[in-house]
Amino acid sequence: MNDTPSGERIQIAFFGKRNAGKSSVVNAITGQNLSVVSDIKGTTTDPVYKAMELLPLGAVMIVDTAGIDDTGELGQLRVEKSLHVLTKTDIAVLIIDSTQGISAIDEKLIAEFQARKISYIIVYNKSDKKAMQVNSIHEIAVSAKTGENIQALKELLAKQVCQPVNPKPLVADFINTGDCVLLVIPIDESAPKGRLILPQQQVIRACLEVGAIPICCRDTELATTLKIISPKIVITDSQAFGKVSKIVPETIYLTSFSILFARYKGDLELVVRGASKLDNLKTGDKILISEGCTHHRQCNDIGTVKLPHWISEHAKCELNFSWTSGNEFPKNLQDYSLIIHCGACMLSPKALQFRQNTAVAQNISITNYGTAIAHCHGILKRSLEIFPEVSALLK
Ligand SMILES: Nc1nc2c(ncn2[C@@H]2O[C@H](COP(=O)(O)OP(=O)(O)O)[C@@H](O)[C@H]2O)c(=O)[nH]1
Ligand code: SF4
Ligand SMILES: [Mg+2]
Repeated sequence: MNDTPSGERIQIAFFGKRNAGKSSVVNAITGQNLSVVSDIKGTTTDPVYKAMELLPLGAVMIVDTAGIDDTGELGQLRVEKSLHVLTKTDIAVLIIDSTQGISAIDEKLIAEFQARKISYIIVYNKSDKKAMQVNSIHEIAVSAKTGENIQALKELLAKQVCQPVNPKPLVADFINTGDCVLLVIPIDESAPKGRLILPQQQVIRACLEVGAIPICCRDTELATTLKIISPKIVITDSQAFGKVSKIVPETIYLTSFSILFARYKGDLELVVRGASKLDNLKTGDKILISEGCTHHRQCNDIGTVKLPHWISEHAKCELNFSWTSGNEFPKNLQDYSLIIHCGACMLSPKALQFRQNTAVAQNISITNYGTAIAHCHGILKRSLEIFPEVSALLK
């Protein structure tokens, strides 16, 4: 975890027809043979991701996709996966084979970029074979083969303007310079060896950024710590919330890392409203538990064991759970009574918001791990005190 988290990176995705040279251009830009290049159409199947620095833009994630003109059943699936990348793309690059020129399929993609308000550039590749006249500052002719204009393309990319990856503050709107913030971080067998987890690191960093004073302790030392200092707010790991809420006096604000991230990345009100669905579940209802990554860096058995257990106890009935992880998220959510998403620490706000919007569009309740856990344990209201407009929803 020495790197900028993937969820904080600007996503630059490369699209275009098969054999236009997407993978070759991506490799030329990253300086690595990251994607397989071949003249066999359809070589790149699943999107390929590569984190890099592109100054002055900063930390970016380069995404190479499969051709958008693929055919057949499998090809169609690849096209869908490529188009799905659009839901989290900040800057799009359309690669065109200069010897073939721009096609109807390329124009459709451009219309899609425009409809989604994604800034984009058009790259005419294979300039060694045919030199193209470019007409706007959003176009460039390059050759992945000879390296011509690859540096200029990097510079052009770095100049693109896009929405900030995270438009919302994590803590800056309620924590001020000089405020003391106490972070409760249990160090048990589920904590990773030798480091803190991403949300904890990010909250500490965000506190430091505003000049606040973050202090950390384990749940076991919380009572002792509160004898020494008097923080403005205590931020705890969700799983220790019950225990922590008994120790922290009512005069001190208390919330969890999950609540802060639910607000930072997505729609806190939406997930708080979604949690009330937990009170209206009946036997046989289908619940989708969706995780944003496949390696479960910090989620261990929360999604697979603990959450289903807590929810079943809360709902007092037999429920039907299913799971998705990583990039997969069902298009059709109609069968589900409730979606419970993970904290999405590895996802960008754009990616999480796409999932939340998908649920909203289909009128399906959606909540998240931290909010659902707090609700099942009867402590949601307290954890929202710091955000009165959201806690008002619970009255
Ligand atoms: N002459 C020439 N060939 C290229 C260039 N870029 C890619 N190619 C070739 O075009 C074919 C398809 O390239 P690839 O990067 O796999 O295309 P993709 O399907 O869009 O990812 C390969 O045979 C590449 O060697 C270029 O700038 N000039
Ligand atoms: S499952 Fe979700 S919250 Fe857990 S590590 Fe992955 S992205 Fe983060
Ligand atoms: Mg390719």
